[in-house]
Amino acid sequence: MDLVIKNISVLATAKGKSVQRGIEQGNIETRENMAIGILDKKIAYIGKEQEAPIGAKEIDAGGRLVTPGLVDAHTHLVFGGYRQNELERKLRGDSYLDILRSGGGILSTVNSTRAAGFEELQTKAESFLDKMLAHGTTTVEAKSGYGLDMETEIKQLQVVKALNESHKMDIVSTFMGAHAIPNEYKDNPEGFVDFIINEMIPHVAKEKLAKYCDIFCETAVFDVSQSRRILTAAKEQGFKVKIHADEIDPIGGASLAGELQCISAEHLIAAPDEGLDELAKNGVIAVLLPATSHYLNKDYARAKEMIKRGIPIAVASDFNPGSSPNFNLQVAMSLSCLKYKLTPKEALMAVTLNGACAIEMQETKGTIEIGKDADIVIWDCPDLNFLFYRFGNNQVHTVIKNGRIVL
Ligand code: IZC
Ligand code: ZN
Repeated sequence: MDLVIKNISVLATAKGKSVQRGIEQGNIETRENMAIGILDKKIAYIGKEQEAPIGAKEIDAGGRLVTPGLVDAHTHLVFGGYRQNELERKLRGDSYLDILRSGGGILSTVNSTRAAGFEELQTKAESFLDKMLAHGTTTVEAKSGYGLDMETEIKQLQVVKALNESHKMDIVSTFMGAHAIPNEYKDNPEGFVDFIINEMIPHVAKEKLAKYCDIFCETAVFDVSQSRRILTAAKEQGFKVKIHADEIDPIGGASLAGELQCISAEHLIAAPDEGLDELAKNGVIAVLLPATSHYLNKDYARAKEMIKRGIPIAVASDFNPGSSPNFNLQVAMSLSCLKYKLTPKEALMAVTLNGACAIEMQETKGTIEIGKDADIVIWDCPDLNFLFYRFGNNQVHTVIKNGRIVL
């Protein structure tokens, strides 16, 4: 073995390569006094400490908890600028959509991202990836959507492509040109929808710059019929589709996610029962973003109701410069436990195997099993409950990414 991890107090992991729903959401196996062996970047041995093979290098986990590396299935990783100058407006009571309608919010980040050079965006995103790894995230999804023009959307997607090649992190790319209506199309939103369908989607498809296409289906952004047109066109061009659905207002996004058989529907804070029925019926994964509920002072998605209805749940950070300026997935994990009332096992599933399924990385990520990639976190915790009981500090002890100790 290249590397052997010994003296693991508890090894907590899901099993297999399929999404877990209903009571399976809590299907995390916990085994005590374990060792893990890694060969050629893959997991090659899992078993009792006493029978562990010899490793060229060995590490002592010191009686700590070990889990799979975290999968953050929803981030807006690449952006110019920040939005700290909107904080006081927010504190005075202006809502997220008020700020967007007045030309701020996403549109402010669009201005900063258009103005930023390729290398500037790359260096900034690279440092976020370093920090995410240091907080236990080993696979991440990244959306475009701060260009809203051809040149800048492509620039963002090229940054993701370059980082996926150069950085240790595994990154899955999503095209989200339909993130807001840019000022140029303020009086002609249908013209922007046409531009996305006729120009942007074909170009991104031809250049193979994204696996998914996503849209912000929301009041004052894209309505259900515009969302249907865009996502249908994306499917025809070979993309799988995702949708920011019923985050703020229940306008029918969850139902549309079911109708279009999206791989996942994001947020769902305001999703009504009929929307949940459609998600359940069509096997759509709910990607829930509790740090955003916290930051926008909103309600929390009805996670337990979703589990009851058989909807698989993933939890992600929604890292972005507006509604969730935080890349630490542990914050979302803690909130998913305390606010959604997920058990530690259900929450761990949401950020490992189900997160991997939401970005179709489950063949190689999301569990600690023989043959899967060696993405592993040793936590400064004696057991799984401890990880969810503490909050506010980085609880990572060691991160192993593709078989190499990175922290
Ligand atoms: O920059 O505000 N919700 N898109 C939809 C976001 C949040 C990101 C942002
Ligand atoms: Zn988002």
